[in-house]
Amino acid sequence: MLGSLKKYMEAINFPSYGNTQYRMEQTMRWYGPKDPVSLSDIKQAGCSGVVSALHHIPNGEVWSKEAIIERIRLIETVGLKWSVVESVPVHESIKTQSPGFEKYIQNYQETIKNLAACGIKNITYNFMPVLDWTRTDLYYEVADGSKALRFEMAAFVAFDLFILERKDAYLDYDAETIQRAEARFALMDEAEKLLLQKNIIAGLPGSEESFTLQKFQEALDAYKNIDRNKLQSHLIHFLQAIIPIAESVGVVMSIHPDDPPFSILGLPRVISNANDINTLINAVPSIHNGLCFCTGSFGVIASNNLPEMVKQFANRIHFIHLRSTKRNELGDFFEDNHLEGDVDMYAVIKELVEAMKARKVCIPVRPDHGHQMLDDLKKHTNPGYSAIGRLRGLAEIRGVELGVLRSLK
Ligand code: DNO
Repeated sequence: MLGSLKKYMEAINFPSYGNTQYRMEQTMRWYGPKDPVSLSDIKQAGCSGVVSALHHIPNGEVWSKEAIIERIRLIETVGLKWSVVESVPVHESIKTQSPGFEKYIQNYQETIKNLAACGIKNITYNFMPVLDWTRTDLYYEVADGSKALRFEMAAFVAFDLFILERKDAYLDYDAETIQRAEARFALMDEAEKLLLQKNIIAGLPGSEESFTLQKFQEALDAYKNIDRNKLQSHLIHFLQAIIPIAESVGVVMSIHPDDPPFSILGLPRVISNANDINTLINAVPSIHNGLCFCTGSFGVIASNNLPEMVKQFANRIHFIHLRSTKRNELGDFFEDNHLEGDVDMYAVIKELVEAMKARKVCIPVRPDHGHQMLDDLKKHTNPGYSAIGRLRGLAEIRGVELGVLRSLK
């Protein structure tokens, strides 16, 4: 890895100084051949690696070596590397432990072994019930005219109460929140209601499932008897089954935090703060049981001290997502520019630089999302994953890292 990083740095003409060999490995997510952003776009953005997954393989099936090799070939043809798998999805029946779930765990183990046999040794996953990430608005216009992803609490609660009409949903909200949702819903026309429903349940890019309203309710029903403790114990069971396999083939596994990091639709959450991470580490201490440090997800909770969390979990961060959210007191947040919003990006990157230096590793990073901006406003893009917005994010992050490294000299 160091050899190729050195070559990459020489190729893009980075001056070689001090401890720069341990810098973040710059990557972008690539959804595969149908992604409107091409591999050569990613290369031109200055990345050396790609984050990808075999989205065409149904959730729960084994990824064959042939399919993995095909993806590696595509990526390597342009001189990039498949740095991280994001994600190998965890089948819903593993999360609910419904009959037959052991078979899905075996399949997951097989996929880990197949990836390792093909040289891919960094895997991310999440353990969010039903939905992967959730937003209400995919084209929220910010002050400069670019478009961002947003979670608006009143709209989300309106969906829950008046579109989904989830049984007993009223019990989950206080009177003020319900009033705001009513007022918000009263202002929505049919098109807006449909769009809101689609944004929440029809799947964001990279999401693992996509539903009709009825199927969605059925998926929620599967969690009727699963509270936070139970979901946590299912996650631990899963980790106990897969981490020894990962360890034996040299794979590091990284859990992605809950996004948003609070309960939605009555579903439990298990990975939203430092305590949650500690619970997993105590249950399965192997360093292969790692973390995808997503500043955008953890950053939504004001009490999460992100630089402290990097310091605390420095030795098991195997993958980094950098983005910044801006929250308000109503529970809304939107995705701000990478160096703005609530995340102290400088402090986070400084801790990451320290961690990489201490561990003598280069941790893969990707600019997590970006605004739809400039020419991309005229194009069809995957929400959050347009080229120019991510290029801006990556360029800013890269600059901060370089500044931190120079200052440490
Ligand atoms: C969204 C992503 C998530 C993430 C998964 C990881 O942009 O950060 O979809 O990939 O939760 O399993």
